[in-house]
Order: sequence, then structure tokens, then C-alpha cells
Amino acid sequence: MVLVFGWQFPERPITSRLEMPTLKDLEDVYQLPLFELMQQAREVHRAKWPAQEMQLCTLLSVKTGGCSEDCSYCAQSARYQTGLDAGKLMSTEEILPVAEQAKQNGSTRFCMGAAWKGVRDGDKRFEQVLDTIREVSKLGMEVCVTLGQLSDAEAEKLRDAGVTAYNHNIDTSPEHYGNIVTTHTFQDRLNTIGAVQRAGMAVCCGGILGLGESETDRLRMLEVLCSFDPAPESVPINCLMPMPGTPLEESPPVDSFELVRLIATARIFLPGAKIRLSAGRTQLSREAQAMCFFAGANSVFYGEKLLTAANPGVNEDLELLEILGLTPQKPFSDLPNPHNEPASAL
Ligand code: SAM
Ligand code: DTB
Ligand code: SF4
Repeated sequence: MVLVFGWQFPERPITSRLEMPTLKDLEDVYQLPLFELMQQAREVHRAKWPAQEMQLCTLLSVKTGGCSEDCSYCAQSARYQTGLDAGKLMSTEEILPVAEQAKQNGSTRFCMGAAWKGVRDGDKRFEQVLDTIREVSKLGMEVCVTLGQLSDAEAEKLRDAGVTAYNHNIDTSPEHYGNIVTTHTFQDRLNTIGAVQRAGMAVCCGGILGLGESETDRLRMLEVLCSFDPAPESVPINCLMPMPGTPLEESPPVDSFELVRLIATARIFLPGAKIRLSAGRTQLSREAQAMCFFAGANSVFYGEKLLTAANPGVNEDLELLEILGLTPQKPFSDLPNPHNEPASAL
């Protein structure tokens, strides 16, 4: 480390970092003066990604509510009175038009979520989801699913059906995880991520800010993400949407500058990952979102609804992209295309 006007700067250009960062490495970068941190993150971003592109992803909750788990942030847990009715698994016929509309609106990734602890090979509902994935993957968008815990057999079936990425978040640090969820462990999350990696699907894995964690917990979460081999393909950074009826309903909002710092640090240490500014954009000003994009966020959830919570409107987002001179990313421009179609044909 070198000291410049009392601030510690890493000795080497950060883009040349090859080894796994320690918590201290992450802290040193996270605590740089804000503009220095943002500038370094922007340099990494420009070296690795088209500078003005934004990936647009649409979410659909294909099986809502009634979940057995006690994740204290989640409106879909059956353990809390959140006013959400548990729904049935949506049929392929119900899902396809939503996916088609998402494509029409400019989304290049379609993410289907189910409020399950996990899936079981051979289960009728899992077979139904596989059928849906086979149909949705014909539309030429990236297909992501988040269905809870998996083992190897289920992961391989999802890959064969056409899933390009599996979302399974670690959500917070290993130390804080037990304060937020008691019905499964941090290690259970890592085991599922291992199954996804062994099956050769891209891993979409990130977390939530605003769960009562410290800034060190957030960096510990990043440290774990940086230890993945291969590195995650995408990293969703959610800000808690305090859902009525959940234990975290009264949580204070996340500080925007802390969010920008975390995104910039993630961009620097995970240069090849999409950083997705995920839940919580309705609580952020346009200026705060612009700072997140400058700091390296190059993906958002697009469409009025997340899974159960609100998201900015399509027109509002298109207007923001236009004001900032950003353009939607093309599909499969950085992922293997399962249909071998050139991105320009999609
Ligand atoms: N059941 C699956 C699981 O737990 O992985 C998939 C669905 S779960 C709703 C997906 C992710 O959404 C969670 O891991 C969490 O990061 C995020 N999430 C859920 N509720 C949230 C909330 N109220 N605010 C912000 N993010 C939330
Ligand atoms: C992720 O990290 N965020 C998305 C997606 N992966 C599945 C979900 C956000 C959920 C926000 C709360 C809700 O809609 O209930
Ligand atoms: Fe269930 Fe996932 Fe919500 Fe946890 S986050 S309660 S596992 S749907």
C-alpha cells in the first residue's frame, strides 16, 4: 500500500489483480475517497464491457408465496402474515405470453422465480418447469431461473432444458446469515451453487443490503463471491424492500453512497461479472441510480414488478436510459448461445 495525502491506494493497477482478494484488500478499495473509487471502477468497467450498454432482465414469479422457509426479508414466506395469497405454479401457456411481451419490450433475459425451498428430481411440478423452460428458451432470450435448492441431477436437467443461468443468492455474510434465516444454512446455499457450477450453468449470485448487516458483512459477502471458481456470471445487488408483515418491515433504507461504494468494489474485484442493480430501485433517485451505473452496474430488472414488489415503470426506465445515453444490451453477447444463433439474428 502507498499513502497519498493520508489515503491508502493499492500499489498495483487494480485491473492486474489476479489473486483472490482478502477482506483487507476489499476494505482498502471500498474506503477510497468516493470519486477515486468510482473512477477506478469506471476504468475497469470500460476495459471489460461496452461502456454504454445496459442489460434489461424481466422477472416473473411463476409460483408465488407459501414458502416453507423463514427468510426474514421475504414476503413469500408462509411464516409471516404478509397479505400475499399462495398461488399455484403457472402453466407454460400462461408464462409464454409474458416472456414474449418481455422480449417485445426489449428484455434480453427472462428470469422465472418460484417460492420453493428447493426442487426434487421426479416431482411433477419440476417436470412442468422443465417443459416451460424448453418453450421459453426457444424465444431467443437468456433464460434464468431461481427455484431454491438443487442437487446435481436437477441442475443437469435444468441445463439440458435450456437454462443459461441459475440465480441463488448468498444474500449476506456467512456470519450474519443465521440472523436472517434459520431454516437453511449458508452452507446449503453454497452446496446448490456448487451443483450449478458442476452442471456448467452460469451462476447468478449476489445479496441484499439493508438486513441490519455492517459494511464489513457486505464486504465479507463480496469476499465469498470472489472466491467462487468460476467467478459468478452475474451479481444481483438488492436493496431490501421492507415488506409489511416480515420481521424486517421497519428496516431503515440503505444509504445510497454505501450502495455505490459496494457496487464499485464489486465491479473492481469481479470485473467480468454483470453487476445487476436489483430490488429497491423504486426507493432510489434517478441520480443515485446514475451513480450506481457509473460505478459499474450494467444490468437492471425491467418491468413494473419484481417478484411481488414494485419496480420502476418501463417508460420511466426507458427515459432514464435515454437521458444517460445508455442502450439496451443485445442477447447472448457474453454468454454461450445454446441455439448457436448469431446475436444479431435474435
Ligand atoms: N426461493 C428462491 C431462493 O430463495 O433462492 C428464489 C426466490 S428468492 C425471492 C430470490 C431472492 O430475492 C432472494 O435471495 C433475495 O436476495 C431477493 N429478495 C427477496 N425478497 C426481497 C426483498 N424484500 N427485498 C430485496 N430482495 C429480496
Ligand atoms: C434477485 O437477486 N433479485 C430478484 C431475483 N434475484 C429473483 C428478486 C427480488 C425480489 C424483491 C422482492 C419481491 O419482489 O418480493
Ligand atoms: Fe422462500 Fe426464497 Fe423467500 Fe426464502 S427467499 S422465503 S427460500 S421464496
